[in-house]
Amino acid sequence: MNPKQLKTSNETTKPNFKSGFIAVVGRPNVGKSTLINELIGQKLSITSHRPQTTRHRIHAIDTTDDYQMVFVDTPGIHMGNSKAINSYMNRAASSTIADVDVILWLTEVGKWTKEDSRVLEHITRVEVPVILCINKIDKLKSTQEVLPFLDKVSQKYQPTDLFPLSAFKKNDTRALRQLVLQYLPKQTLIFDADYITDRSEKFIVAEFIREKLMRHLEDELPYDLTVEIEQFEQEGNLQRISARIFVDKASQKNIVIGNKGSMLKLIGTEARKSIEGFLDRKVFLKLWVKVKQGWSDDKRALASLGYD
Ligand SMILES: Nc1nc2c(ncn2[C@@H]2O[C@H](COP(=O)(O)OP(=O)(O)OP(=O)(O)O)[C@@H](O)[C@H]2O)c(=O)[nH]1
Ligand SMILES: [Mg+2]
Repeated sequence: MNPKQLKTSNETTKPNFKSGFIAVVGRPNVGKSTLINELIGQKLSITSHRPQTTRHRIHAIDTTDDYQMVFVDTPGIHMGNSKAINSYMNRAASSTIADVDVILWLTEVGKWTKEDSRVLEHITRVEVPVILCINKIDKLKSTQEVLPFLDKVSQKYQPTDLFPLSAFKKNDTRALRQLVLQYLPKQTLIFDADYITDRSEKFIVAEFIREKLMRHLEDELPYDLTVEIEQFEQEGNLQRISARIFVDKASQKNIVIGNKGSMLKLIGTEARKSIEGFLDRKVFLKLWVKVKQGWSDDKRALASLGYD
């Protein structure tokens, strides 16, 4: 979907109100989803220490009396993997770049890779302002240490702004928000003021479960699993959720379930807590594991699992 074709709100706003779409792009694992959650002050997009955590484009919307910022989180642009799911993810990211008001391009201080160069190829084709963010500077002993990396990236590309930051530092995210605001057009709301995302509750819930799987399971597994919500029913202040975890092989099913079901139990408990925080109601969560061989390289299976 073209982000600019989304519904326009009829609510009235101040005369100088600004709004717009801000794409957050970069290679996997640089901190895009972490930064977006911090910018909007709410956890919407899942994060983990593994690359290729985000698989779908997702809008995270921050509305105040003065502006509405629609951040578009994207999968990390990556190389070296050619399954159907990888091309789906790369397409979701690169197509977003074409149609937004501002681009936040994230890199990680001290770590320029071939995948960053791939992102650069996409970025050079656009004409909107590009803020090149150098993330994770909290890892440096002194902020001076950012200078050689700043030099290196400046030789490759001259962005509209170069912005070193740590996604975890409130002062940094506040300053970045002010910078983004300068580039947004004066216009009214794009979404109703109370919207926080374009995605359904069901989608976010499936993602929260996938996040716990990614964080707890062995190295090679997370790429081969996905989550589908089968039941999502509200009874008063209780949400009944049943979700199926699809894995690629029978051996992976055993890993997800763990010894006497211990892993699935841990994942279920952690996921339930974060879902309760998001939905603001009590949750009854049931998880199942099913083998669906080859799903991540099968276009039809991908579409049936929501990768369309
Ligand atoms: N030290 C440090 N770690 C960070 C910072 N921002 C993000 N991280 C960590 O970097 C890892 C990756 O973060 P994500 O937000 O999932 O990265 P991403 O770019 O969305 O990754 P993909 O969705 O895989 O493309 C996580 O372990 C984060 O906690 C930061 O400013 N400093
Ligand atoms: Mg992400």
